[in-house]
Amino acid sequence: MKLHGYFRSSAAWRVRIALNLKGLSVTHVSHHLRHGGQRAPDYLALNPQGLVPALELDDGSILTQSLAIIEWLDETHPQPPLLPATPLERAGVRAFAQAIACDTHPVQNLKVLNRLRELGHGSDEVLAWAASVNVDGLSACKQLAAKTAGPFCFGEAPTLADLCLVPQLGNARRFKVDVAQFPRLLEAEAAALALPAFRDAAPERQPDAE
Ligand SMILES: N[C@@H](CCC(=O)N[C@@H](CS)C(=O)NCC(=O)O)C(=O)O
Repeated sequence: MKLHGYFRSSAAWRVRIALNLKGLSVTHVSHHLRHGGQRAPDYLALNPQGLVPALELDDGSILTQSLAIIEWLDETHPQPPLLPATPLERAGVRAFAQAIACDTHPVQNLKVLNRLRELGHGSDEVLAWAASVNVDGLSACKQLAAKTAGPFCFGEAPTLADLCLVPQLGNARRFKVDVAQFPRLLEAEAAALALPAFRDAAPERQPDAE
């Protein structure tokens, strides 16, 4: 399989963690987002959204959207499971993941920040926007994770929630958010980073890291 991504992409980072937890190795294909690689015709033919990641399967099928890719990986490679056993627990984990992936990350991604710049907002305003949406999203996640015991977001093993949390905390730090205000989330992050699967997925460990 080929993972189309970029070292700093937090959505690709989620998928890298899932692949590592499942013990799957893939070929990494980097698309330089700041140079517009995601909008190159060859890549748009794979993912018309012009966003990374995309997972190219050996039969040529293309999967897009990090949560859909991770759920496909979980269904096709069930060990270790990334979702809990009961429908109620699964709904809770998916709600946490979607609070990040649907309601936080998309409003602070590169194309939104670039559009704010085009509309005349200065770099301080753009940074303040990105920081504030991270604080809002992570504040909600803090409460969602407080409902269950740790050390991970939802118990004693990592789930889809942790795969979304760790990269989003990375974004929050990049946007200069004081993440000390989220101790429960930092506890989950520390538990995750004790695992090589999470550490090896970090942006600075990727071959295209700058
Ligand atoms: N909902 C998508 C989000 C994908 C996304 O926004 N990817 C970013 C990198 S993290 C991207 O490709 N940005 C390019 C751009 O904004 O032009 C997913 O979860 O896969």
